[in-house]
Amino acid sequence: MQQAIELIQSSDNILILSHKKPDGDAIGSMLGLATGLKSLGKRVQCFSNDIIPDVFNFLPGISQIENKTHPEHQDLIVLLDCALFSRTGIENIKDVVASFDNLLIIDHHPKKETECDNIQNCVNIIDYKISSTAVLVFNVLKELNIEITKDIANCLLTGIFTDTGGFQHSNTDSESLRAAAEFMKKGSRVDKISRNIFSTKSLAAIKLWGIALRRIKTNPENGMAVSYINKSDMDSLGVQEEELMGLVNVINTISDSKFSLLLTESANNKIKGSLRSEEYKGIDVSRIARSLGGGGHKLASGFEINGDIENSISQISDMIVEMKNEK
Ligand SMILES: [Mn+2]
Repeated sequence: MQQAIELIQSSDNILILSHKKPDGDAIGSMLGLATGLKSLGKRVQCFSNDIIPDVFNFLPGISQIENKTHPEHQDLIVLLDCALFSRTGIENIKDVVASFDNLLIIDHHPKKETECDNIQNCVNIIDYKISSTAVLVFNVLKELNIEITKDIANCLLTGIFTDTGGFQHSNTDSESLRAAAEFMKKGSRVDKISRNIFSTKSLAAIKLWGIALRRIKTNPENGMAVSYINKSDMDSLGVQEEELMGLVNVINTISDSKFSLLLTESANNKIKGSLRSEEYKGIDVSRIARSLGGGGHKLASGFEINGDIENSISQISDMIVEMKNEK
C-alpha cells in the first residue's frame, strides 16, 4: 500500500483504465478514484475502450470517461478491476499512452499473471478476498487522506453494490458493508443506486428475458441450468446486450441446479458465456471459464468462444461432465 501511495503522490498526470465491457465495479472504481485524485490537483484521465452502458449514466462524472484516444506521456497508469493490459480491450497500449513511468494495478480477481510480470516499474494491490475493486480504491483514498465526497461515495457504492449482486452474493462481507455504511453517511443511497441499476429496464428487454427464461434447460447429470440469447433475438426486439445484466442471476435461482450458464451471441459467431453459482452449491465456475479461455471469480465468471449456440451448449455440457469425472 505504501508504495502505491508514494507512486500516486509523485505523479501529476494519471491515466485510469479498466477492463473491456466495463461493469459497475470497473466504472464506479474509475470515477471514484479519478474524482478523488483530482481533488489533490492531479490531472486525471479515464479511458474505456468499450462504450459505457447507459444504465450507469446516473453516476456523477460519467462523461469524463473518454472513448477517444490522444496518446501522450503519463506519469502513472492505474489499471482497475483487471491486471493485464490485454483485458482492457485496447489492442496496443501505445494507442492510448505515448509513454508512461509507472503502473499501479488495483484488482480483486484471482490470477496467475499480471502486467507486473512484464513491466519493472509496477506496483500492485491485489486481494482476491475483497468483494470489489471499489473497496480497494476506498482504502487507497483513505490512505491518501482524500475527503470522501457524496459523488465519490455514489461511485464506489455502485461498485460494491453491483459486484455483490446488491449485497446478496457470498462475497458480501463486513468490510463491504462497513464501506457501504461510510458511503451512506456521505449521502449516498443504496435504494437510489438499486433503482438506477435494476429498475430501468425497457419492456422489450423484459420480453427478451422471458424468451431466455422459457428456453432454460437443466441437466441433472452435471447440475447445469443453461439458456441462450441469439443475436437475432436482440435485434428483433431492439435490445442491447447491457440490458441482459442480471439475467444469469435469475437463472441461477433454480434451487436444484448447481450452476447457471447464459450464452449470448454477439456479432460474427462470437458467443459470450456468463457463469454463476452459489457458495453452498459447491461448484467453482471459474474452472469452467478458465478451461474455455476466460476467467473470473469462483461464483461469477465468464468466457468468450467462437461457434454457434447449439453446438456450444452440448460441447460445454460434455466438457463439464468430464471435468466432474476427473475430480
Ligand atoms: Mn470487480
